[in-house]
Amino acid sequence: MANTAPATVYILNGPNLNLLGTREPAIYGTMTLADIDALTRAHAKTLGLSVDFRQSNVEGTLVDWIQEAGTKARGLILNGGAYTHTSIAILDALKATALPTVEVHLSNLFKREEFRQHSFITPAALGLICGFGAQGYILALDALAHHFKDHGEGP
Ligand code: CA2
Repeated sequence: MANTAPATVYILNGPNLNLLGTREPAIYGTMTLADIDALTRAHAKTLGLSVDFRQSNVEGTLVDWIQEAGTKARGLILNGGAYTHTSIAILDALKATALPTVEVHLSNLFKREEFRQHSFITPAALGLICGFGAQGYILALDALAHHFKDHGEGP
């Protein structure tokens, strides 16, 4: 029987992003991660996609979820938090799954400390969106939807 369920995009969030909306609003905005979950879920629906939105402070859990996405999702949006700048394990998982991936950061990494200006994720991603706050996740969903259409996989 044909699978008529909407294609799923995993949206994975790394360490400390559970604190969004509680501190540092000047850098990360006022929305909570639950707000961003709801926002992306609603937007995905308009694109004929569904979203599986998760956050972990544990590097290995993120690796497990990336591997899981390889079998269950059509695409991946990843805000790796600080692991972006340190994690070869996450890079290896992304390369192994080879899923279309968009890297997202709330803040503009290139206006910040030098150590935030290197990402282990970008070489394995279709592209990088940073500096647009929560809107970056919406832009990433649009980018994936376009990518799926361009590759004959539309929703
Ligand atoms: O800009 C982003 O989205 C980051 O991925 C956020 C990470 C940071 O390490 C990356 O360099 C850029 C940090 C997330 C911490 O989030 C907090 C939110 C509220 C209060 C404290 C931390």
